[in-house]
Amino acid sequence: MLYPDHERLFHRYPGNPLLTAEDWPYSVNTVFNPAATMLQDGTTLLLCRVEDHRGHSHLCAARSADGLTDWEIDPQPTLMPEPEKNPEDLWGIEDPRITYVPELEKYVVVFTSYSRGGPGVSLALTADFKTFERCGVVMSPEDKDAALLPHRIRGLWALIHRPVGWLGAHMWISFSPDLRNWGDHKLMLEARMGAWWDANKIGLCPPPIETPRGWLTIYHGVRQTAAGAIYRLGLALFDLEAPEICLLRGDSWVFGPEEPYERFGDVNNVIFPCGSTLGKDGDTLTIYYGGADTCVAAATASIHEMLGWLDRNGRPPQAG
Ligand code: BMA
Repeated sequence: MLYPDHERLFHRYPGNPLLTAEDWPYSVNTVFNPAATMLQDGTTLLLCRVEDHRGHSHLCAARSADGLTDWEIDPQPTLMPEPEKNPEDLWGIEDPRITYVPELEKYVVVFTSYSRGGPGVSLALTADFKTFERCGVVMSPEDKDAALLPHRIRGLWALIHRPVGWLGAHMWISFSPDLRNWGDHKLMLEARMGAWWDANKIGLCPPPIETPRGWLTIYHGVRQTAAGAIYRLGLALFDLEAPEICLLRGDSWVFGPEEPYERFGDVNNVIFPCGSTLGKDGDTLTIYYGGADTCVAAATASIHEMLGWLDRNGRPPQAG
C-alpha cells in the first residue's frame, strides 16, 4: 500500500469536556491547555491555564482521585502573574508543563510568561503546588512550549523549547548545570514545509515519556489555512542518551480536532495538550488537552501502540 490507513491511536473520554469556565469557583472566561501530574497518593493534578475577562492568563490547580471526575478546584488562583516582581509576567502566564524531578524531590513547572518583550519561557519549583520558587526567565522571547526532562542527561539538565526564527518555529533542546544558565543549544525537530500538517510551526506537547526505546514525544503541528490555523498532534521518538537525535518521526498526524468542543471555541480547531499521566498498567497514557482554547478534555492512548505505529509509519527525519 502506498498510503497507510489512518489508525485511531487516541480515544476521547466520553464525558468530555472535563472542565469548563462554568466549573470555576470564580469568574473566568476560559480554562484550557492544562499541565498534568500524578501526585504521590495517586491524585491527578491539573494545572490549568485560566484566562480572565481581560484576556490575561494565570494558572489554577484542579485535583481528582480518578483523573476524570469530581474535580476539586483551588478556590483562588494557584500561581498568579506578579508583574511588579517579574516584569516578564505583564500580560499573564500560560501553557504550563510539569515534570517531577526525583533528584530535587520537587516538581519543575515551566510556562510561558508574556510581556512587551513577547512570550518567553519561565521556570518555577514547587513541592506542594501551594508555594512556588520562581527562577525567572530561562529562555528569552520569542520562545514557548518548553518542558524539562526528569533527570540529567550527560550530567546536565535538559530543556526542550520552541524558539521562533525567521525560517520557522522548530523544537530545540538546551542544557544547564543549575536550571538557570542554559547553553549547548541543539535543534531537535524541524517543522516541515509547504502542504504538511506540521509545516512552519511545531511545539512540544506534554513532557516526553521515557520508554526503553527512547523518549516518546507528542508534538503539535500548526497548519495555516484560509480559515485560520489547525492544531493537530504527531509522534516522534528521540534517543535516550542523546535526546537531540530523532530516531523516528511519523508522517501523518495522530489526533486532530473533530468534536464540537475541539472545533468551536475562542480559537477554533485547536487540540493543545500540555500534560499526561501514566495508568497503573504502565501503558495507558491519558493526555489532558485544551479544546478550542475554551475547555479541558482528556484522551487515552497505549504507549505500546504508539511505538508500534512509529515502527510502521515513522522514519528518521531527512536533512535538507
Ligand atoms: C498557541 C498558544 C496556545 C494556544 C494556541 C491556539 O500559540 O498560545 O496557548 O492554545 O496558540 O490559540
